Amino acid sequence: MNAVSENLQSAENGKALVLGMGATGISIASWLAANGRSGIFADSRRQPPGCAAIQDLLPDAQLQCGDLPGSVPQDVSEILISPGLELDLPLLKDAEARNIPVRSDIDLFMGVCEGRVLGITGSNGKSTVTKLVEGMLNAAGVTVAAGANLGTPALDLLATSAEVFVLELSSFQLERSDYLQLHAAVLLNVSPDHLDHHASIEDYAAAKARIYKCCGTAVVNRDEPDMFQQTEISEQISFGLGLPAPTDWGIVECDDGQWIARGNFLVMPVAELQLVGQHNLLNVLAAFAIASTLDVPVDGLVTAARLFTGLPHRMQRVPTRDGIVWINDSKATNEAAALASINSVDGRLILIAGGDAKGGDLELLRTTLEHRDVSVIVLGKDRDLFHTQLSDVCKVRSAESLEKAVAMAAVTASSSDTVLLAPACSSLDMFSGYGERGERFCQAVQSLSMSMEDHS
Ligand code: UMA
Ligand code: ADP
Repeated sequence: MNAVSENLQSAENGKALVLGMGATGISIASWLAANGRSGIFADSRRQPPGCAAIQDLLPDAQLQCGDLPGSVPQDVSEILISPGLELDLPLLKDAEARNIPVRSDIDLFMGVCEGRVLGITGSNGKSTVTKLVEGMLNAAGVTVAAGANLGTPALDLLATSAEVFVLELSSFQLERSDYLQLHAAVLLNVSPDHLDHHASIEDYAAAKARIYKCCGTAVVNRDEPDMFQQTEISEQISFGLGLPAPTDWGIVECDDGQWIARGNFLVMPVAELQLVGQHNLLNVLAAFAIASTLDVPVDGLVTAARLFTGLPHRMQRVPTRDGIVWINDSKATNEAAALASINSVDGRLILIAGGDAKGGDLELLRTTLEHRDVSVIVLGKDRDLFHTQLSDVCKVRSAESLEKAVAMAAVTASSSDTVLLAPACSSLDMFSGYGERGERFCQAVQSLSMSMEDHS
């Protein structure tokens, strides 16, 4: 039993009320079943995705779909909550008033995990860094499992016999986690996102900074100086694009080009990376910095960095023979992410954007596009916001569907122009997720390009 589990055990005698019947809810059901417990499951959605799976795992469980209880049922001793549920639910107020603990799946994970855990958060770059760190540690001979916000719920990772767990943690997970115990943690960057959930950017940043609450080494981004103030952990290493101090990570200019370096030790040439863009260089530096806290041979880390081509739907070139550079960056689900990809692309740009801006104001997009040769095609719920913000700095047109946006872009683009899908918005108003949006974009580009070849 670890120190965290002693704290967590106190409420295990009564029933658990589990909020949310998605992937997290299913993982909690499986964990309860493995511990010989059952619970009450509730979800405000009429048909939550995990209903059948939870019933299979816990035939005795009581399931309530379509609304959440207004107060905590009498026999409940703890609430186990999925990420992203509204903060001001009456049920949660009742729990607070009655001193009933509210825990995340990450807390439960921490209570039983025996391995070392690395935590990764930030507004953008989390998944890229998490997968890269997983690859680096694998290549360095460490048994590793990666998950949480990345996709596989943290509790499900315990089925592996990993020595090291790499958790991608969202602000939704961090705001609910009180028992983090991380070997090392990194907050990559903070820019506005999820402002339809967090009351303010300050609250959002504070949720992110919780990652440093209990960690052995705080890995900090020295190019975002505010982040230095977000941790009081004395053991710190930093990463950034400038020259590094002795134990920090950064970039050194040499006669043969830029090198990734730790202090004055040259680690690898930047030119050997396959990832593109300054933002990805920062991601690689962050990955080196956090992976190196485990004292593993640097050769393995370098091999993985060299081989890593990035994740689907992040700055992926769609192969065509029309001379136009088509790029799928569907995962640019907020303004800062879209800016990073726009800034990675030179020359004339046709930007396909739009969806649900999640309360963002697109002010920075406006100031960036003002200085570019760009035409914007927008779709989705918040397309009027794009028109309002951008119409006087560039040409903005609406499209009814992604396929129509691609067709409009093909007519507008000349050879060697770039058409970039970087929506600056989440996709859920029109698609099942950023994955479907990205796939639909690639399909539309390829079928258009094939039909143009047929006609030529
Ligand atoms: N919801 C309700 N009522 C409920 C339960 C959920 O309205 O009773 C809504 C809430 O807005 C909630 C959302 O549905 O945030 C998703 O809940 P869910 O239970 O379906 O979620 P899970 O399937 O458990 O997925 C969650 C993460 N989702 C969110 O945080 C929204 C997944 O991250 C994560 O991979 C998974 O746990 C395993 O850890 C996804 C995500 O979009 C990828 N994350 C956001 C992001 O990356 O920006 C934070
Ligand atoms: P997350 O998991 O935080 O959403 P991803 O690694 O999936 O991050 O990248 C999502 C998008 O964010 C990318 O498609 C890219 O547009 C942008 N991005 C990635 N890394 C960074 C970074 N370090 N800074 C700013 N934007 C980034």
